[in-house]
Amino acid sequence: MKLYDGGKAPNPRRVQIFLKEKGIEIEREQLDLNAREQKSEAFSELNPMQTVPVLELDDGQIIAESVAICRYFEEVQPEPALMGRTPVGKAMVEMWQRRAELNLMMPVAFAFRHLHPGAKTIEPLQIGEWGDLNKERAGRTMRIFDEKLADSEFIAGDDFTIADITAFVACQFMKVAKIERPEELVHLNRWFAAVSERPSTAFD
Ligand SMILES: N[C@@H](CCC(=O)N[C@@H](CS)C(=O)NCC(=O)O)C(=O)O
Repeated sequence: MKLYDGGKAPNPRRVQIFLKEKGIEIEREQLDLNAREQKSEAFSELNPMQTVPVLELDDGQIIAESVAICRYFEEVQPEPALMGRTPVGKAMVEMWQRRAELNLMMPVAFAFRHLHPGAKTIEPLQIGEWGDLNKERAGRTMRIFDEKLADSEFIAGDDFTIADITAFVACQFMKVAKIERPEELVHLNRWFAAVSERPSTAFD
């Protein structure tokens, strides 16, 4: 089994943290995204979306998409549960994970890709207004998450889950995307500090 990885890039980070929380170690091959290794013919055959992470199973089957890779590991090693335990719990984790991905991580990624000069290699046509709009969207989601975190230790409830991983990676990536985490969002900031202390979230 081999993970095609992408260093500090946000989506590979999600899988890296998930695996560390599970205590799973597997072979990894790092792709240099700035050198556009994800666009190579060989890699495109593995994942036509030309993105990392990608998991290659021992029988040659390929699983792309961070959450699909996490789902695979959750099924083969259920403990510690990172995707919920009960029907309602699983649905809650999925709801918050999707919100974290679609309403925080994606806007942060778009802001980065369309506003940061260093992102020109991966986003040759940068549209500043689209970047600005996505900054605002990320701000709105942070406020919603702050309200949620006023009532629970973690984003989907009392347990640390994949929703925290996605939201944390998105918040961390905001630094690169030059998006502030407002000081007045005390619950979000409390949560961010706590998740930063988890060994799984330290950079390799
Ligand atoms: N939906 C995919 C997104 C993967 C993705 O966008 N990966 C980025 C790194 S964070 C990538 O490979 N970018 C290369 C490119 O855009 O050329 C997932 O969840 O894995």
